[in-house]
Amino acid sequence: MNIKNNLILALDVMNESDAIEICDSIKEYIDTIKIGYPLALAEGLEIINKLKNKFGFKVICDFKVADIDATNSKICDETFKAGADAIICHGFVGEDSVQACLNMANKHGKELFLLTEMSHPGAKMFLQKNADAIAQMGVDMGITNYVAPATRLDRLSEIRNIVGNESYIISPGVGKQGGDGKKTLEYSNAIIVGRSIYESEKPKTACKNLIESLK
Ligand code: O7M
Repeated sequence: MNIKNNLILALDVMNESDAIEICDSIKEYIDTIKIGYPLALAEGLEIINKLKNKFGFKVICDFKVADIDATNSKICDETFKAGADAIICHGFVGEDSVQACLNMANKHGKELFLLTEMSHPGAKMFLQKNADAIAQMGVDMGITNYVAPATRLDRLSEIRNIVGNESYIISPGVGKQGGDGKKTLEYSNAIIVGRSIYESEKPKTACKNLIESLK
């Protein structure tokens, strides 16, 4: 995936008008947005095509798909039918569940991102212990897109080692969660940033300054 300025906006606002206002202000700097449960549950999946059509964005749907294979297939199918360019799935559910997502992404000619280790403190409790194995599973399955944390550069670096330089890693946790954008991009291909942009008084300036800080 080719992502402008290596910056993805996590658009976790709670209604369409806020979403449009933010997108309008940052569209000069950003061409890829991540829509997760907050906005999709508030506005329905139609919000995907509304924002794609209005702004020409690529949309990554962050539904952290984590069910049995049959259900994962249905979730991915509906999400791609609604216009998503990519979907994010969890890896801890195991190969069959992830394979179902990969099959559906391939069927639609779209992309799958595999979430390895999460960025928040709680990820240390259970997920971190298995994150390397999740990443290795992804490699063995031929997956080339990953999500790994900006908040723990040692872990991000290890996951980069496992998935290799040809893989594409996107990383949340810059800004509000304490991660540093420039350092993250030493290992990662793009950063995912939400609140530091959409909660800012001036999202456009926040974006501009953030991009400047990545150089
Ligand atoms: O910049 P923030 O902290 O406001 O937003 C970060 C976004 O990334 C937000 O949408 C989170 O749900 C998401 N995220 C994480 O913060 N940590 C993770 O480990 C994984 C994700 C994510 O995008 O999952 C795919």
